[in-house]
Amino acid sequence: MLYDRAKIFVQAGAGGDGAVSFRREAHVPRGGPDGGDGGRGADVVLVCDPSLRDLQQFKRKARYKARRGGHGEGSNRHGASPDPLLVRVPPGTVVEDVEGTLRFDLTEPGQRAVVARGGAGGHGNKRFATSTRQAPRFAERGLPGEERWLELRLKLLADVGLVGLPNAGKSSLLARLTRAHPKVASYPFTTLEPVLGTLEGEDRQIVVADIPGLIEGAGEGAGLGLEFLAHVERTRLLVHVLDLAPLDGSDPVESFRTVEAELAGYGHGLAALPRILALSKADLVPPERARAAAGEWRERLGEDVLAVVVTSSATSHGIDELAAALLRHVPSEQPAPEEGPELALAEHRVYRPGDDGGFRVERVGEGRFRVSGPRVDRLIARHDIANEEAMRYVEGRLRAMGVVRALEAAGFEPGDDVELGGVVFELDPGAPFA
Ligand SMILES: Nc1nc2c(ncn2[C@@H]2O[C@H](COP(=O)(O)OP(=O)(O)OP(=O)(O)O)[C@@H](O)[C@H]2O)c(=O)[nH]1
Ligand SMILES: [Mg+2]
Repeated sequence: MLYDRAKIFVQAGAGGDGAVSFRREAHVPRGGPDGGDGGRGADVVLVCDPSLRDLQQFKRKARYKARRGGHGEGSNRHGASPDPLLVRVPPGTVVEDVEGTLRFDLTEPGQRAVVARGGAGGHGNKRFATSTRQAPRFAERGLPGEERWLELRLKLLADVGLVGLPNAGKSSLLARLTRAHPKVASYPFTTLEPVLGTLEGEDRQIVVADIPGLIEGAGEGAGLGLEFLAHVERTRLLVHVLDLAPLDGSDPVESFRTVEAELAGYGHGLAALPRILALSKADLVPPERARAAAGEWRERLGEDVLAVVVTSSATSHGIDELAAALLRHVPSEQPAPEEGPELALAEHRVYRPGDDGGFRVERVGEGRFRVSGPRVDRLIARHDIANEEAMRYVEGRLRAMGVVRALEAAGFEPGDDVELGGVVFELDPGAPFA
């Protein structure tokens, strides 16, 4: 069983809290603030690991929680910032969050993607000391880490895909071209999941993928095709395998069209991939009939295919020719990375949650307002509102951010209720604050 899908929950560590502390020394009667900062919570990072083959591990473990930052302590000791939690995924893993706002494509060994960022640590009280507030009795709390559900999908990294109707002889060809041992049998849908094999060239290797047979409607989910077409999305060339002697006597032209229509219907650029047509089971027809068929197909397809090759997995006829054609037509350099900001990650994070300082003020009732926005939410999350001194500090920050002015413009009067970061309190910005 190839596990090519998984859903996991990742949770980055919360930041550690800043400390409230004052220097205590025998000869200093009242020392200054010396509370250290909290450490940053650990990120959750996906790492592309070529020793992994599929997403099986996530069946057993689906939740990943990174460590939290250490709390600050007295004597200016800062909390520890733990190392990121590394979660290994196989090459070819595509990661998306459930909302579809972030997407990573992990193809290169060692490539990393930060999928949940740790929360910032809170500042210790030492940082809040000013000339007018020499002994702050509050510190910031650490912020929670990001958390989200992620959908992982494995899209095999093969160079060549073998496509065709069930029973066309695809797996037999793979077994001949490579050392893979796919199951071969005389009934359709023998292959139930993709099998990879490596074709050895003189100075390089080509990975060939054998996928389950396609039938009419595969692009909409009929048979097994739809699910596995994803695995040929990244190939650079398709070998369309067409039976020269179909048991049911079906029309090869019709069969060819069916498969091509499914590939086109599936989308994702499959129709545009270069093609080689491999006419299979040549040993079952007289040689002149095989030759004639090849001639007809060359004429029919013209420039649409790179080559038409007559093959037999039973006698090995045409196998070397097919192998040579693959080596000739699969470009040796890696494909250029797809464009687009979501794929530009390399080894660093590219995802950052919306982080502008904007906020919104709404009137939600008589004498009641709501202010929302990431910076406002963070400010509230960072402070202990029950602490009088911290609250005064928060009011000062809200004033500096323009929130108080915006509230007043919306009709706010001192003493009205304001909901900030999910907390409702009576705001009295007229009151003096340190
Ligand atoms: N005589 C002869 N039989 C072949 C040849 N290639 C495949 N076959 C037979 O055709 C049947 C189907 O072959 P497979 O390789 O399993 O076909 P497939 O396209 O992988 O089929 P699915 O996995 O069901 O889609 C088997 O009975 C094979 O032995 C060939 O070159 N000559
Ligand atoms: Mg097969």
